[in-house]
Amino acid sequence: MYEHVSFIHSADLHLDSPFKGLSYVPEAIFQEVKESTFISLEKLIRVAIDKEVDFVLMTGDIFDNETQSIKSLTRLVKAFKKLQEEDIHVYLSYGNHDHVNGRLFSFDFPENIHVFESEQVSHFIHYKQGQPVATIYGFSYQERAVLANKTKEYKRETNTPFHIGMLHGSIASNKDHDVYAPFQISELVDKNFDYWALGHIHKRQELKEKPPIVYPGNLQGRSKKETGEKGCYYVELTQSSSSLEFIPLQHIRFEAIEVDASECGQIQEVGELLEQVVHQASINFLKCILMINITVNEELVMGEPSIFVEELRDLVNDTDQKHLWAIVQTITLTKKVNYNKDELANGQHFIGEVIRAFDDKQDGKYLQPLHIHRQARKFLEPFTSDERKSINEEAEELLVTWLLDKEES
Ligand SMILES: [Mn+2]
Repeated sequence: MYEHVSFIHSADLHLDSPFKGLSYVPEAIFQEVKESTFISLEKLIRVAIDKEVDFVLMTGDIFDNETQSIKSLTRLVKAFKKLQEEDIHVYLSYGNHDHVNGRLFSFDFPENIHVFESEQVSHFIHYKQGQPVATIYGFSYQERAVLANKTKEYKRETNTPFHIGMLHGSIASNKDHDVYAPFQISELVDKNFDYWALGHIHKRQELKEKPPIVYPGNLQGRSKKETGEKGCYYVELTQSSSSLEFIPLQHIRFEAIEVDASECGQIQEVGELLEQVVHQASINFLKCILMINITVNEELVMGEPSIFVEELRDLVNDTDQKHLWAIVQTITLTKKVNYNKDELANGQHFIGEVIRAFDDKQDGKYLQPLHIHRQARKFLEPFTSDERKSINEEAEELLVTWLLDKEES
């Protein structure tokens, strides 16, 4: 009996995403951005082949749109054929974005691709050299929404060494996304499976270690909300252990950057600083789309800030970029308000009250909730008095600046 299985866990490929909000960028770059979901797919296939995995899981939202562009279908089949040549199988389910009844045409995949067509949970058995090694469970969305809790349909149906559940959905309490196929972590744990390959949430998350319950996130960020590295998991399971390795696959990276330009006395210094920041980003992140927030001294900007930020954006986007590139999508501005703390602290108004309260709390008492927080306390070392002081100062500055700004507007 096989005691070991290895696979790639991916989800939310969103092939052929249109990247609508980016159409203003130079045409050549926009074409590359539009190509990025396909490039990530190619990288995924490369990783599967290089790692010689037993199979690949794709948990829903393979296509960005239920009507599946011909381009995305053609590229996907091409990718699947490469896996077929290496005898790597794929287990695939559809999600809310590519639900089955939205199709405009019918199609078949190569024989190494196993699709969960039904909305009822069913299973496939994966064989390795003729031996059954893993049972893989899953279902596909027939319509855009699956509102039912599907967990009761997952049951161990075979005696294979490994059992893996694929589920495109979200934790019942999740407030940030459409809650489809809601589940509780405890419900998944109770199934006694070896791995839960989730999809739907685009932010990578390991919800549990034993057994692993994992969102790999999407392969390629699609908007400024999806920053950082994006990719898949390479997973190895044995009867007694699991190892997970995140592998970044994004072709283009979205990043949010904070720039402190409060020391700049002249606008051209801000421009220069921004050029440096963007250049550095192109080195750190290679191809990237940036959202930049600049903090400037309030005296620096007199007119309408929107003109100012647009000009800055044009300045950095026009910079000649050879092999590396970084495009700035948005620039926002935070004005640093200068204030005389002592004067304010003596005032009989709310801001004065706030500053006095901060001065009273130099002992860091207000940090107490962090140290008794169930999750945070596992990771936090006690703060030194210097750290407490600087946290205190930063918090005070943030709050007072914000209050002064409100007062003005
Ligand atoms: Mn998705």
